[in-house]
Amino acid sequence: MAAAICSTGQQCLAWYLDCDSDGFGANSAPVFSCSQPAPGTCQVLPNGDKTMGSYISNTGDCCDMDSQAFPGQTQFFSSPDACGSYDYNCDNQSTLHYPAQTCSALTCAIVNGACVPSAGCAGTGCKVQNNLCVTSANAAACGAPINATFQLCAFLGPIVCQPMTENDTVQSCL
Ligand SMILES: [Ca+2]
Repeated sequence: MAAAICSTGQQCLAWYLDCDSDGFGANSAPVFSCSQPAPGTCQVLPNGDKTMGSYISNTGDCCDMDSQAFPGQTQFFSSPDACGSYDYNCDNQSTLHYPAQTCSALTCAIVNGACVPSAGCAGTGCKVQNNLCVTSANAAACGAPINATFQLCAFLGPIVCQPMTENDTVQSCL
């Protein structure tokens, strides 16, 4: 689209349609105008009704039909976005929540009456989270069933605190 003619001293700006109202406009087809244009058409429904979106100066949305997909998203998802992608944070890649990693064995100790991780869970990408050590053995594809094994510290009987394992069922991505 050709740039609009603005009066002297006014700056022509690029405006991007934000159809999912997540504060990030679609990357393509900016409208050039000196001031914010009126809302634009996002979709024409079979009955002729239209869904509208605001023109904003912010861009970078890789899926402007899904408000959960935007630059900076930090949540992982186990099903694809409305565009069929798992790239929810718009960095052009699908990052696995549970990569293929093996972490060192967790050791546990009783601290203030709780059975908690005391050492171990070391290795690239390994982390203790809510008393769990992520130790995914197999890197499953986004949304695929997964046999991610977590090590956690738990009581086995009243005084025996030891590492145990727990599984997650679906790979999630971002
Ligand atoms: Ca991504």
